[in-house]
Amino acid sequence: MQKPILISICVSILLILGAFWFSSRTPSAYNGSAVSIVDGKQIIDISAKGGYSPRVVLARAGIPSVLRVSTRGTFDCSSSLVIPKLQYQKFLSPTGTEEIPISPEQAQGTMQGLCSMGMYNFQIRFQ
Ligand SMILES: [Cu+2]
Repeated sequence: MQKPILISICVSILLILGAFWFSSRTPSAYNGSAVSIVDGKQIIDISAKGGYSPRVVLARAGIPSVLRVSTRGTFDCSSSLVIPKLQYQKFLSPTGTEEIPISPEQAQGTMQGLCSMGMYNFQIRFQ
């Protein structure tokens, strides 16, 4: 076999193994500290870097809320945030905090956030 072919096979195997390793890491789910209520307003904190954390957030339904997504040196696609239920789509800056208002009417059921490729996701379960 020719050398360039061997190298490209090695690289692709490494990429596949890397992808498996990334997806098998157990992300922190059900993080209670992600939700706080300040002056009757619910604040939901999600951090975006190599995916979203926590992956599942339990929040209170039907109260005015703010989804606060923070990035910190986030150069992967989790900075490209999509929240279908809110018809929200934005490229977040690599480092910063984005505040996304959620009305009491929107704070119902399960809200999903995704990276634009659909590779990473998180869920807010309003209950
Ligand atoms: Cu992605």
